[in-house]
Amino acid sequence: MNHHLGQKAQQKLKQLAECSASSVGVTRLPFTPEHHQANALLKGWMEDAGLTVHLDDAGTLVGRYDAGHDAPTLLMGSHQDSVKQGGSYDGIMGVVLPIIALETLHLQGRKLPFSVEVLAFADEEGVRFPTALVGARALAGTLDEQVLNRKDKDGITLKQALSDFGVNPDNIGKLKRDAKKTLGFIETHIEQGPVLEHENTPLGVVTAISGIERHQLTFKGQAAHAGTVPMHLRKDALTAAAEMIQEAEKLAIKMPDLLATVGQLDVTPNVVNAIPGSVSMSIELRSPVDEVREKAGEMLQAFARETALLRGLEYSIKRTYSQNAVECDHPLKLAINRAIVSTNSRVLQLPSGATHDASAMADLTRVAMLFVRCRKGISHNPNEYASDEDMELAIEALISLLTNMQS
Ligand code: HGY
Ligand code: MN
Ligand code: MN
Repeated sequence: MNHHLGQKAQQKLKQLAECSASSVGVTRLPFTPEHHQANALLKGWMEDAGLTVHLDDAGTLVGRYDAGHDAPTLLMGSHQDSVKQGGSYDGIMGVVLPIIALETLHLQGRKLPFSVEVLAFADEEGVRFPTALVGARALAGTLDEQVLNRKDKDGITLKQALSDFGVNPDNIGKLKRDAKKTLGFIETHIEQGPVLEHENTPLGVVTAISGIERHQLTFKGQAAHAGTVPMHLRKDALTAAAEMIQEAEKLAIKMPDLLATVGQLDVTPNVVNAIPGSVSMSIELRSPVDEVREKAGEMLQAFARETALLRGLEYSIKRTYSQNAVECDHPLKLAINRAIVSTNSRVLQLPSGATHDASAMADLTRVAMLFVRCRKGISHNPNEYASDEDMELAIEALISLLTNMQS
C-alpha cells in the first residue's frame, strides 16, 4: 500500500521544522519570524486545498472551506508553536493532516454539507508568555484580556507582540464564535506518550484531557561564603527547594491520578562557593480529576509555608495558571472510532495527560481528539517522530470522518 499522503505530510512537516530559531530540534515561539515563516507555508497549502485563508486578531491562521447556505462549521486544527528545542510534530501535525485531508477531497471535487475550518493556533504551549491557549480561548470567549499585559523574558507584552505580528489585539474580544453555528472541534495530535506504541496501535480516541495547574515558588535566604558559615547558621534557599521537590514527588506517588513536575529551577548566585541566597522554581500538577489536583496544590502551598518557617526563610508561592480537565464528546468519539475502524486499524481509547487547544475549545463547543502513535512516546524533544504509515492512516480516518459526519 502506498503512503503518498503520509509521505506528503512528512515532507510538509520537515519544511515546517526548518521554521525554527534553533538548529537542535524545533523552537518556534508565537509571534516570531519563525511563526511568520510557518504561516506562509501553511497559507499556501491551505489555498492549494481550496480554503480561503485569513489571520485572526489572536494570531490564529484560519483556512476555511465554506459549504454556503449558512451551514454550521466543523473546527479542526491545533497549535503551530513548539516548546524550546522541541519536536516536529507536536501541534503542527494537527494542522497539516486536516489540510491534506481537505485537499484530497478538494481534488476529488467532493462537497461537504457543512463548512470546515482548519485553525493554526499561535500560542498553546505558553512558553514565551506566562499564559497559554490564547487563540483557542479567544474563539471560546474565555480569554482574560489581562493576559495581554503579560511579558516575555525581554519585557515585550503579549499585546505588543500581537501588534508587531500585524494583528489588532484590541479586537481580540470580538473573536468569540457562535456555538450554535459550530459542529464541534476535532484535534489531531501525537499521543506524546508510549501507550499506543506499547499496544501496537497506530491511532487512538481520546477519552478525556487532564487538567493542569502551575505554581511559581520563591525561597529567599542568605547568600554567604560556602566555607565559613556552619550548617546550623545557614539560610540556604536551595536545600529548602530540594525538600519541596521531594515533597511534590512523594505526593504524586502517593495520590492516584496525580502527576507533579518541577521543570524550572533558577538558583542565585548559582556559583560553586556560595550558599544559594534565593531560588525560584515552577511546580506543575496534572490530573484528570480536578479535585485531586486542587487538593495537591493546597497541600504543597502549605508545605512551602512550613518549610520557609522552619528554615527562617522568606518565601512566596502563587498559582499562576490552571485549566480544568475536559471530557471528550461521546458522539464525536464514536465518529472518530468509526473513522479509524474504516481504515482497518485497531482502535484504542485513552486519556490525554498532555493538555491541548481542545482543553480550551471545550468552553465553546463539544470536542474530541484523534491520537497518532509517536515513537517511544517521545515528545517535547528533537527525537519526536510519527511515521508516514501512521500519518497516512490518520489522514484516511479524517477523510472518512469528514465524508460521514452529519451536519
Ligand atoms: O503542556 C502540555 O501539556 C502541552 O504540551 N502544552
Ligand atoms: Mn506541547
Ligand atoms: Mn501540543
